Amino acid sequence: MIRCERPDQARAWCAAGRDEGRTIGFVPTMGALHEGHLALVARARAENDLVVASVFVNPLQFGERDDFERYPRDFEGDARSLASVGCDLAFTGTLADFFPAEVGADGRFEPRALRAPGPAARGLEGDLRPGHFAGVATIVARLFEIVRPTRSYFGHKDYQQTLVVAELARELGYPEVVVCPTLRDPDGLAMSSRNRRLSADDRPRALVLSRALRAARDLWQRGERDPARLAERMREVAGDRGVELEYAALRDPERWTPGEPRGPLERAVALVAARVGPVRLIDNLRLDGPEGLS
Ligand code: PAJ
Repeated sequence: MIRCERPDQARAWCAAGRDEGRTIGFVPTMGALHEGHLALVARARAENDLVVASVFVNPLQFGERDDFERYPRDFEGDARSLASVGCDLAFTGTLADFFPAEVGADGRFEPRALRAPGPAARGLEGDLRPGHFAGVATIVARLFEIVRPTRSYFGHKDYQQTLVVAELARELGYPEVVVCPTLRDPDGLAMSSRNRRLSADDRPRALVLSRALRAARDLWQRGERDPARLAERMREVAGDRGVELEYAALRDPERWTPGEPRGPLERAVALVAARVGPVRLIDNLRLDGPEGLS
């Protein structure tokens, strides 16, 4: 596997691959990789001639209350993991490398250069993390421009992000966005780089997220279609000491609205966010879909 410390080197390598007529599968990440990330790379490997991954903890998508400084970083370990699943090229860089024209001499990103995300950024994560999706859209657009992938792979785990990215890709006219299932630990906890920061006491508490989603799915399977009652059930299950629930909500996955839809749902994705100790976790589950959580 080729490792590039500078995005420009990656840009040149990808351009050469494209000139030879090869398809490129791309997996953007912030590193501290786990099996969930590697499953995206494996899927990209199966569907493309070349596989490229980026590892960059993007400061633009972190707010003041967020954990940018404490976000785990391990490029060496990440590069080894990526190589083990057949990645061809992994690249990283600094904020100034990615945005030479937008970052000033003082190291600050010019706020006017932030990209406005589409309507899917409204509600839930968009409300609780102001500016988050602008930061995501800005880096993802730049990464797409560097790699010019045929397909790009994202996890269902960050459900609203997949919608924001799909809107971005529609606007740009490329790439195809492939959404892959959430990988979980055997006890149901969705894999996340942030799980590394859970204490031994907090780790079992974090299970309330997947438990709440499972409870909503059980109710759905018994015929409940009222979003308020499904959300209420999730709040009951997630009401645990040591867990600060930020939201438990329902959305129609095909008609995203900033607020909860009214009236009975035809399709549903249940979404939760909670602070467990010092860590903010999110998870979601399609209630009607094929993605299972046992
Ligand atoms: P990061 O949190 O590192 O996630 C990179 C990709 O891995 C995202 O598409 C995310 O949804 C996916 N992922 C994370 N946990 C997963 C799991 N348990 N199962 C399956 N996929 C999982 O998301 C970001 O980085 C950033 O916002 C990024 C898109 C790289 C822009 O900076």
